[in-house]
Formats: sequence, structure tokens, C-alpha cells
Amino acid sequence: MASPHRRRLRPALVFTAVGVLVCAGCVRPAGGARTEEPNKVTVACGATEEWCAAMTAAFTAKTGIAAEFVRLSSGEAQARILAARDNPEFDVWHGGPADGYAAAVGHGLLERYVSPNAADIPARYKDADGRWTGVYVGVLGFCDNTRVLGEKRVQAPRSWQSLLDPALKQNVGIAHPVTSGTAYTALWTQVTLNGGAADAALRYMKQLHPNVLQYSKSGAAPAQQVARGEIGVGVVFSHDCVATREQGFTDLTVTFPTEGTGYEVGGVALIKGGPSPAAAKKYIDWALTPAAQEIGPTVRSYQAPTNPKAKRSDKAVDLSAVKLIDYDAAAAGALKSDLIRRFDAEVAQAPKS
Ligand code: S7P
Repeated sequence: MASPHRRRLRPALVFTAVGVLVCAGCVRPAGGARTEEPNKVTVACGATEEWCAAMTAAFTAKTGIAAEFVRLSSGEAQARILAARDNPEFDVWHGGPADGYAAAVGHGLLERYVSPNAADIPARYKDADGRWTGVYVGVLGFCDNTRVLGEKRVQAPRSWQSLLDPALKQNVGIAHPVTSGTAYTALWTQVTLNGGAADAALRYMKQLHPNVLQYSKSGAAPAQQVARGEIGVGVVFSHDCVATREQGFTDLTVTFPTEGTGYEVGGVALIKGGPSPAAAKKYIDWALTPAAQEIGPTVRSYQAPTNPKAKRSDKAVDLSAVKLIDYDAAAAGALKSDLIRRFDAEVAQAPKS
């Protein structure tokens, strides 16, 4: 059943009793500009359902402003915001890797908004032009089922290279980068590890292809597949593996590739032309506060906060202990459409030898 948080009516054109054409649900008088709904904000939300529900509820509790959300993977959010650009349904995009936001900037979908609270966020975690600001950091890793791997006599992978081991045939899970921001982070990681060469990155993904059981829609899904023992390894954000392990799947462990790994800066941004810009700005201001960034761990979301004043959970990955690549979200966003199109045509649809 749809939760009330997720229920969202698309505005519909209706005639009133006096024959005036109005836009129901978005308060747009015929021929006029849409008027603000000051007490409501609608969020395209890119993290877990639980995180989205906790965030919107806490915002409402703090401000009295009603907040609804729809949970969308990164590519879905971008597609929905693009399709509705002439009559946006969302006010804010919250959660999900920043390269999706950078791609949306390229389509002119995000409004510049420099929240006063953005001053607390380090420069490396926000757009230089103020189109998005980071709310959390997550690191890509391998989620291993030690029992499944033990049965196959394969060690938990510790490098991108070892993920290509033929012993892992049909035993790796990763999402599809057309829909998933996690999977696009993995693809851009390969681009970066190959000195910016897209061809080499796609070559790596093609080599990995026979080991991939299936390309899921959402980035966290492979952690569930690993937990169920359907596969031995998932390429996921490490916090999604930690959260799954906490649900009682004690065979799960996290390893990080020795060559270096990619990371996400989860964003928040104002959607251009959204129904409630004033409420949206209040939401963004709030999302950058320590209080908002400390909510994640209460719902098993263990990304690291971007606000240095927020308390970091001891279950969050220690960013200084992992070899991170130099992940350029702006460059990744600029090349996203082309790379995901190529991935679909050249990798996902290739026969599995
Ligand atoms: O589960 C939390 C989280 O990992 O989900 C987002 C992740 O990219 C899933 O979205 P996709 O379906 O687009 O891959 C991350 O931003 C977040 O940390």
C-alpha cells in the first residue's frame, strides 16, 4: 500500500463551477503564474525509504511545513524532473550521488541556491556555483557473503581486478547505471582509474559482464541479493552492506578495492520552477544542519555527514582509512548521458560468454 508520504497527485486541469480553468494541486490560475503553496514541500528523495520518511517527518516536526516525498533512484529522479520541467512536481531533490545533480545542472533543471548553512559545508562537498550542496558521503565497496564465497573456495575480492575472477561467474551483483546512481559511481570510478578513458572503463565493465548475475534497478539491491546468498559479491555503497548486515545477515563483510574506490557526495538542491520555492529553501537550510545530518544512523543509514559539526556514527566508514580516487562529480555529470547510453548498448546487452 502506498504510504501517505509517497502519495502525490500530479496536478490536473479542471474547470471550476464558474468555468475558470485552474490547475488543481498546484494553484495555478488560468493564464497566470503558479502561486506558492507556502506550507508544503515535495521532495524527490534518493536514499532509502526509511531515510526519506525520517527526514521529511523531522522537517515537518521542526518547521510545521508539510513534506511529501517520492523515493527515486538517481536516473529516475533526473528523468522525472526533466520530463516535468515545464510544470515541476518536485520542489527539492534530496539524497543520491551528486553526479546526477551535475547532469541535471547540464539540463538547466536546478536553481542556484546558496543556503546560509552551506557556509559550514567544506568546498569539496558542494557545487562551486551553488546548484547543489552535499549532505552526506558514501564510499563504494564490495559486499561479500563469506559463506557463499567459502563454498566456492573464492576469497573476498580486494581489488577491481580480482572481481573479474572467472570463479565469480554469475556471482556478482551491480545495478544498472541508467537508473542507479550507485552503479554510475562504479562506472565513473573505472573511468577515473583509467585516466579518464571511457573506452577502457567500458572495456572493464565488459570483462566483468559474465560475472554479473543481473543489473538491478536500484543501487542497494545487490546487498539484499548477497544477503539471500543468491550471489557472492555486490558492488554497493559500503553503508548499504553494513545496514543489511545489521538486519541479521552476519555472513556479510565489506572489502574495499586496493586500486582505489569511488565515493558519492549525496546532494540537496532546489528544483527550478517548483511549486513552493520558499518552503523548499527552508528544507534545504534544514538539510544542511547537524541535527538533520544526525538522523541517518537512527534509520540505519551510515553515510558520513558533510557538516563537520554533525556527530559521525562509529558505523560510518572512516574516509581516511580507505584509498579514495579523485572523484570529479561535475565531470562525471557532464558525461553521464553518453556513458550510460554506451553502457547499455555495449555492456548490458552484450552476450555473456
Ligand atoms: O541506500 C542509501 C544510498 O546508498 O542510496 C543512494 C544510492 O545511490 C541508491 O540509489 P540508486 O538506486 O540511484 O543507486 C545513495 O545516495 C545513498 O547513500
